[in-house]
Amino acid sequence: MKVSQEIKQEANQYVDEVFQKLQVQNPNETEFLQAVEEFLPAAKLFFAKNPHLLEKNIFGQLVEPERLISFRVPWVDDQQQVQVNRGYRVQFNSALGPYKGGLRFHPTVNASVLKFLAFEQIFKNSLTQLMIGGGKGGADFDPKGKSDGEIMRFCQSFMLELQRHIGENFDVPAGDIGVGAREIGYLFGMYKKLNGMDFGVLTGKPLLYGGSPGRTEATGYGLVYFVENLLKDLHEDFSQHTVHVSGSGNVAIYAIEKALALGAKVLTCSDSDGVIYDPAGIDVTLLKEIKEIKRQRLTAYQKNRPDAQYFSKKSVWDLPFDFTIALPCATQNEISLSQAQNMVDHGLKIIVEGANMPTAISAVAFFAQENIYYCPGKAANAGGVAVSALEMAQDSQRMIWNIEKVDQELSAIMKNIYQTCRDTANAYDCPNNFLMGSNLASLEKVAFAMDSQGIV
Ligand code: NDP
Ligand code: 2IT
Repeated sequence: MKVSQEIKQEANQYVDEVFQKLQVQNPNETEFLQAVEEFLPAAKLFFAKNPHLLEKNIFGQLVEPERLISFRVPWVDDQQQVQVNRGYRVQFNSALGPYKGGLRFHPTVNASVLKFLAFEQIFKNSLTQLMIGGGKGGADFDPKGKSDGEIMRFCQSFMLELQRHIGENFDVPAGDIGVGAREIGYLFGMYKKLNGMDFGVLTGKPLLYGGSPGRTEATGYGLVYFVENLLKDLHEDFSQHTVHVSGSGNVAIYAIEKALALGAKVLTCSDSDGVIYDPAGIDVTLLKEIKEIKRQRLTAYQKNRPDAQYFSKKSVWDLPFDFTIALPCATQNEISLSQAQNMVDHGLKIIVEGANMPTAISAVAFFAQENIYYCPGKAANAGGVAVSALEMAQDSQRMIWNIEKVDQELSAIMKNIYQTCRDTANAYDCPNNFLMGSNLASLEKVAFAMDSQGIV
């Protein structure tokens, strides 16, 4: 359909007005406003093509969370001191299914960070083609340096309140930064004590009771499957590429493992204290032992691999070494414009996001200008939540699938997401623009679902 200039202008003005109102209402929510701002160009194209939705104010409805819950989390530390943290759950959009999304425990957590994450989650979940809406939660609790007993007591207190807001058909949390299988286990234990054995109320559970094979690996593996699909289109494979990864948590570890298995050279990983550059390739078995079993800092890696270099207080994206593929897997806004320039100066061709919104808006624009393949997290890191939805399916069936089946499903889902983003970008006349492709493909589903459910 050819869109008239007049309708284009009307759509542009409408989307700008919704955003201006959002800025006035939420002046301090910089991360949330950033996530919405990245969405505006796609929203303008979408509403120009679907002007009948303008009068329904779908975008105005979409940028307001259905519900934002905030609560007190008191707990007793090992010195018998009473500590208080702030817990949250953002139930952003349920047009496509129960709210679904992780819990983050990190001192930087606040309403803005969780609203950005929940907003992104709506569209990520839409891309999986599974029946899940968007949510996110967490607390400004810092798990670093806490004893196992402190972690357990914090999780129990957090769930004492959260339990009244979640349910397997209503809202299903999982892990994110600072929340892995250990925390999910403690959270599940308290939920079960209060409500009985509802397996499907949390995902990322240990395999012993309702967890899915492959969920631990799913985000990192899925990320690499996404890249593999892109490389196929470019008639290339991983053996031709040098990969730099940031982070050394759940997503980074399994991205490194799968990229190595597919023949890539993977030379870096990081934590918030510094960077490891290992010219012989990251030893992922050692990395897992340090991070997953011993819960140590990355300085321990260098002690075991004297040829590896450790750069204290540096980011992977500041390093002066050449590479072609970047997989940022740590946190939001970890790549600034100057770091993006450094990356391109050192040979970057492809950046695919494992973390949520790791690239500043100015850096995204720079990558576009330099014709770098840029693939946003909402498409590329959707493998984690996709396998979470497969875990929900297994829990309702009271069945456990084997790892081969889960991995096949994951691989098919990532291929479909890749192709959908690529083809949607082409259909809207912006070839190779995976940000446009992913925003438009996901928005189409969510907006049409909201419209058909009426104004609620
Ligand atoms: P983890 O807690 O397992 O690991 C996080 C890693 O990132 C750690 O190495 C951590 O270092 C580093 N990091 C965190 N915050 C910062 C910071 N402010 N500055 C520098 N480094 C930092 O989390 P995940 O691996 O699960 O999550 C990583 C990213 O992937 C997040 O953006 C998350 O939202 C996203 N994601 C996660 C999914 C999942 O299934 N887990 C699914 C999809 C996306 P340190 O230990 O020093 O803090
Ligand atoms: O950002 C994410 O997609 C996650 N943290 C995973 C969410 C989930 O429900 O598995």
